Amino acid sequence: MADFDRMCAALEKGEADGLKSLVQAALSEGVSAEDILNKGLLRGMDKIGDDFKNSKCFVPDVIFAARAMTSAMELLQPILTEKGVEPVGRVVIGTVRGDLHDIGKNLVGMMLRGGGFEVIDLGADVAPEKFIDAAKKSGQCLIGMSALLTTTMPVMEEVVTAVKKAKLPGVKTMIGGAPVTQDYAGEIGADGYAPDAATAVDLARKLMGAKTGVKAAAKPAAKPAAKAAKPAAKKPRGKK
Ligand code: B12
Repeated sequence: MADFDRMCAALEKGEADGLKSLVQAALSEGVSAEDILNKGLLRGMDKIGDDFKNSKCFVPDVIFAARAMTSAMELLQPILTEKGVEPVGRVVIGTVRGDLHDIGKNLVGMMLRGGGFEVIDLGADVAPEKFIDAAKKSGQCLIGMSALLTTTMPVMEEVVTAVKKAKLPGVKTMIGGAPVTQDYAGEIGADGYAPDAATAVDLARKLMGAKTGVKAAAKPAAKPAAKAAKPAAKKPRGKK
């Protein structure tokens, strides 16, 4: 039986090889990629985030945990991104300037691909003009921005303002990341906010007017889509 507690522990200790073996074993037993992600990996990342906040661990520990998470996600990626029937739209995604956190952004990218979107990933520490250039090249698209630091959230507003100024037809914006909320999206004039990767796919479909009917298997049974529409009374995960 899948041992999610051992996965959490391996992730916290930054044991990439051990974690990969546990994930591989769980997959071989037929445990779903969604359960492994939600009950094992994300729970472990939350724990390391709390420990970091409470000074129970330090930056190197978080780096090792993040590396272990990334290598375990490589095993889940092919399953989570299993293609849907037809491309339903294009998303330009990146973590905003000054911010190097890319695990959540990568997860959103994977899930969008799994939801049938073409994803252009600009990486992390992306300057506003890079988002704009990519959107100009892409034509009708959705710009997805991730920020994990309260200090980098204002860059999202810079991008939203630049998109409006450039009057790019058919280009919309969605934002996310642990400290980001629905209220903040409203405040800066972004077209949408989603609290997690599964909801991001639903939101992207809604914003791009895309047809549903792509493989539902790509979505973990996480938080309900309706959550994205509600103004969030969110206590940001790990926010100081
Ligand atoms: C891993 C990590 C790191 C790693 C990042 C490795 C990597 N490759 O990403 C490293 C060690 C590099 C790091 C560095 C730092 N970190 Co750090 N880090 C974390 C940690 C522990 C986990 C983040 C994570 O990956 N979570 C898991 C993913 C899956 O969750 P997520 O990112 O929230 O993504 C989900 C949703 O938010 C959403 N989402 C995310 N992006 C998007 C985008 C769109 C468009 C949509 C719709 C949805 C969406 O969907 C995702 C999946 O469900 C958090 C604590 C936490 N609990 O968040 C601190 C945290 C974010 N870090 C923090 C800090 C302070 C730092 C440093 C400044 C530390 C330092 N003193 O150097 C540096 C900053 C470096 C920089 N310039 O960016 C603080 C931020 C505090 C604040 N309020 O601003 C946190 C909250 C820790 C804390 N409690 O103090 N960090």
